[in-house]
Amino acid sequence: MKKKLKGLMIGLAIPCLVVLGACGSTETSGSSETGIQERTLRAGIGLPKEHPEGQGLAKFKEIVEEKTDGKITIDAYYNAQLGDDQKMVGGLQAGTLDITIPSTSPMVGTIKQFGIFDFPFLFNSGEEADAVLDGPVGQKVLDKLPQHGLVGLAYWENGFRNLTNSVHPVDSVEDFEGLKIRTMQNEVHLDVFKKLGANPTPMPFSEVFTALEGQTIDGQENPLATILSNKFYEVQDYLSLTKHVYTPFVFLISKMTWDDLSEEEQKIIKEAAIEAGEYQRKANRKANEEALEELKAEGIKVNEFSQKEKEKIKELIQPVIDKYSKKYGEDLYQQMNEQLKKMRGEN
Ligand code: TK8
Repeated sequence: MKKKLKGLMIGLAIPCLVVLGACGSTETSGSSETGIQERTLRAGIGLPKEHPEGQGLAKFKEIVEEKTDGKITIDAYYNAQLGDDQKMVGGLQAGTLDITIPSTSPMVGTIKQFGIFDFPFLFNSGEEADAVLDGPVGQKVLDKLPQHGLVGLAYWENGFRNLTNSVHPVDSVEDFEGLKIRTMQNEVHLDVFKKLGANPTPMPFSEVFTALEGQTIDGQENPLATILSNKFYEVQDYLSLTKHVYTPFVFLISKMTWDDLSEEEQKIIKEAAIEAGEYQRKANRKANEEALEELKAEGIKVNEFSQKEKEKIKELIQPVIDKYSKKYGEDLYQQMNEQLKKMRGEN
């Protein structure tokens, strides 16, 4: 950066911080020959520190601070302390927050293409999801982000979702009838649960525990590690291993912050997001496996959900998939399916 310009920016930053409280969330001061400035980046997520998403964020912080000799520090906020996924994404767009790692699902209102990952029973395994997300299809969706003030650096994993409720065990399609189920703020999820005869209520994540406790809703669905870390077992009696849909997390940085970074800084941040993501996916898969026993020990009654019932669901919801694959981009959807078929040796 030119000396003069930098001086001007520092000159502007001081009154901003003092008089207005804050001009943006990136505090910069000085720079070095290596092209790395001292800055603090603020990162917020919706889940607790102990959840694999929190562990991944801690790993990201560790890598960045190490690679920049502590010049770039990461201030991490957990548990939706800075708001839920949609709110934090808004913070990135407004330049009041630097980094967040939301589920892709509540973002479909802004970036509709994320919706192609919301179709039930799309991925058979975490590895299939990795291949699609880390491949050309995942990248094409990330390419849509900069026009919305966001830069997507990597996909992490929230995982396969399972249903909990406080009314009765759900082991057949019929059991969904009339259940008030909280969904993410996502039109595919909403329509899917409607098709199953349930009564879906979209709501931000941090409101779910209280809504379950107060019984304004009967159930919710999330990966096992989340059901455990957020203690939903305290207010839910039944867990069905539906694994009905996979949810990715996407590692986002505000475009304003990104554009302010030097190339060297961008490289470090991007590589750290990817490396921490690999760590996070592994930790997540382990946590989801181990969570089942812990949930049982907490007293939640667990039942399987048979392949036969899953097939019935697939058939029932096909019109929803037809509708939204058109809306989100038939080409992208086809490209994804071709990749999956190839991986499965189906063509
Ligand atoms: C946390 C959310 C959560 C998601 C949901 O910020 O909303 O149910 O599964 O993990 O992203």
